[in-house]
Amino acid sequence: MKSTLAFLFLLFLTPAALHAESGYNTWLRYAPLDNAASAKYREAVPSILAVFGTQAPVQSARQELTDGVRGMLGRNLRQESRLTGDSAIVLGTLDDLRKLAPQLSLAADLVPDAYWLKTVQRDGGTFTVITAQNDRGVLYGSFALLRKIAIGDPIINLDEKQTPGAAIRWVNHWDNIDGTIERGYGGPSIFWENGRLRESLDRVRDYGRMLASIGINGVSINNVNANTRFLEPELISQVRRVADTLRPWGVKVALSIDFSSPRSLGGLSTFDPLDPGVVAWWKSKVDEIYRAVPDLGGFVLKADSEGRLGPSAYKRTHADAANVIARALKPHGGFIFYRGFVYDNKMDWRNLKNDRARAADDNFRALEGSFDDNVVIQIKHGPIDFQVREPASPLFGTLQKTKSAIELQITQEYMGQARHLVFLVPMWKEALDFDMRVRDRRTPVKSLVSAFVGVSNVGMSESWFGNHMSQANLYGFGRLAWSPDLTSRQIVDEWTRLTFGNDPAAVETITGIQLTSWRTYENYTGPLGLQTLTDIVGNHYGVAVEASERNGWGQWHRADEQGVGMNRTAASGTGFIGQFSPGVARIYESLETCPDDLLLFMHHVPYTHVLHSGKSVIQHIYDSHYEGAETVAGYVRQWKALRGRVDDRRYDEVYAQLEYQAGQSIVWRDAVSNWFRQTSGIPDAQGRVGRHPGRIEAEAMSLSGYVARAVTPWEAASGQTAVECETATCTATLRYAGEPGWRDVIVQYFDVNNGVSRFRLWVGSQLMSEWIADDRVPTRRVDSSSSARRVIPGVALRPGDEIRIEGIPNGGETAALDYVEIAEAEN
Ligand code: GCW
Repeated sequence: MKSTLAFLFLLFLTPAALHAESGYNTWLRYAPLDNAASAKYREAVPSILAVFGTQAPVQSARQELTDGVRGMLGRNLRQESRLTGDSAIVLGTLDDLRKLAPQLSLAADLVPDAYWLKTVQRDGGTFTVITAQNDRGVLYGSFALLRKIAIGDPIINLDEKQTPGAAIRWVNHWDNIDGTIERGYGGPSIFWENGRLRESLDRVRDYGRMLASIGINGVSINNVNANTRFLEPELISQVRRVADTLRPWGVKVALSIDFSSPRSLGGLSTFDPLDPGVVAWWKSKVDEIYRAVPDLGGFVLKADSEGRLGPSAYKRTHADAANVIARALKPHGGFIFYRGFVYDNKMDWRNLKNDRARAADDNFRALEGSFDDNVVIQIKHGPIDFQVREPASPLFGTLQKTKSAIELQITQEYMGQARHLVFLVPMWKEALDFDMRVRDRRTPVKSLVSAFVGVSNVGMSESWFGNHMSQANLYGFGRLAWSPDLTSRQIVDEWTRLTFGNDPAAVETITGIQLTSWRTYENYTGPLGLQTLTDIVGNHYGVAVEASERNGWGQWHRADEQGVGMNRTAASGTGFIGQFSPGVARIYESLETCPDDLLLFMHHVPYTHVLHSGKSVIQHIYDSHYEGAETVAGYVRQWKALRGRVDDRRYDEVYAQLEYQAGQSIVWRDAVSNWFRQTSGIPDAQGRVGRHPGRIEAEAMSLSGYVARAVTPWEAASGQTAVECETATCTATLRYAGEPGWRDVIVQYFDVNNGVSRFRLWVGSQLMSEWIADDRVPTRRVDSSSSARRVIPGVALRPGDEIRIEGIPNGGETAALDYVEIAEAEN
């Protein structure tokens, strides 16, 4: 008995971080603090929580503080609705506190949502006041106080006013009514299922809490490729349930709409925005929605883009389209977010003057000043489409009289789809801090936008994103929208402490990996402004260097035998650079001053062109790919050192994810390097490209049942070829010819999503490893997206050993193999 108690006691003392965690609680875990920290805060946190006001967000704040203090400090706050003279945490809007707790003499000038944390000493009591101009701000202040406790910031003698960087801080969801999510990587929709709202909205409630904790005050809940059904009465009543669920968290609901609705849903013969019947239809539809959801945030509209209908059908302008809806929303205080993502996806690629990057500015420049004041032009941060590196969109600088929002993509569409760890805040900061030089004065993008919108796409997966580390992107988006001046390091440091605890080694490693991850991903995907060299006409995931060429989508990089890059100069190219103010255009226009990172976005140059770094373009392409893959291998090693410092479950899951990424980074490295090596004809000065000591191509092994097949695109497989099993069981065998010693045996195989093949690896008669290919990668094809890696560490090999892989296909999957690599054992 005694020993059981001692054991339980020990268990209780173990830092919470070591218990298995699913990731569901994200940065809101309120895990017990270690002894030193909790002693400090137990002293500073009074025993009373005095709450003034019954508004739902204030009540959410009360509950949050109660839960947070209980979780982190093991103390149950006493709840009061008045001041007793004893020290207390005091919660309420400024108006309520002035009326109901006048003895605190609070006075401040606060904008909506801003909060004030203020320590007041009165009559021997210490009052930690959390107040704001509105109830939502009180909630934000409460989260801020809890955050301070969790990360070890002082909470005594507070006098901190925090004002949001923009009044509108929204996320957009690309969720479809059937429960799928366009570009969602964290499972099905938390909102929709089989054509209607989910029965249980528990997740939605918990999501509202997450959003509130980072200051997000609006969410659009359906895909911008909008289904008109969302404006039907039946759906409107479901939207009302979502709004009721999110309201206590101060989060407004918004809807994406289809511009042709007056015709497709309303039965009118037209959706011409200037037609009086259409004007009346929008007005009455909007009135109907606001009767159900009086605080609806408004609408998001994707028109005349990627096949969506828009005002061009009637030769009307985007302003005509936006304003007709804006006027219907105006009496209700709603906004229309009109997307600037308008371009022609059937452009003639042969015309060297055509340029998708120009589209946003070309479409909206002439309309500057003709939008109503509740229209916000929602502009993707770069001129193309969330690529790994783009300049800031020139449209931010063009629109002065029109409100604009910056659209950032939290979901990692072109950024590894939550299978690769990529922390996006450093990239977003480059866009936000970019100086547009409007009227030749310092004008960072963040000073030009009045709203922040993040494409969020969390789903039903336990960790919301399908990857623990990707949570940092939503966290970072919210924190940046609130305080665009925070540094990436500050943001990721906060996030790491909240999510994984304050262990210094864990904090250092995780922040280090996160902060370098964008550059790393860029290095092994598309450096120098090439954009993500992925399959742009398919899943946007694996590598396919030429996928962006010779089609109308306009993501061209124009690599050929002589050179690479898009000539976007004003002098001889597409003129895109001329859309920037002269101060910016001058920098990009000249090869002398154009930064290396964007060189190939702005210029077409020969492969031998020498960068500012002193390297040639081609050598940089090779080097960065090798460096990128090396860095990911390093992440795996660094992560291994955290065993025991991070709870086992998340440790294992992140480890598996990084291992996978390490394998994929090699697939990318080899594919891009080989493609450029073949196209340019210029060898790698370091002799690595095309030379893989220890690699044995599957097609060169002795095959039984396996058949060699060419892979498309050719760079997606080592040696351009894979072997596929066309009978019930196949084998591929090789004889080890190297030195005796400990080796890691790496099997590169293909794991498509329509079958679960089995593999076994034997050395002689000894079964060394057995695995199944059951991943759900976004492809049924044997290509770079399905390329996967099995590492069998620490195998004692002798010359002459026979290594045999047995593959058993299943469903549409052919147990395909790419190569085996035998390397010095790493451990
Ligand atoms: O990035 C592209 C995506 C589309 C998306 C579109 C958009 C919702 O590939 O899936 O459609 O952008 O932003 O509208």
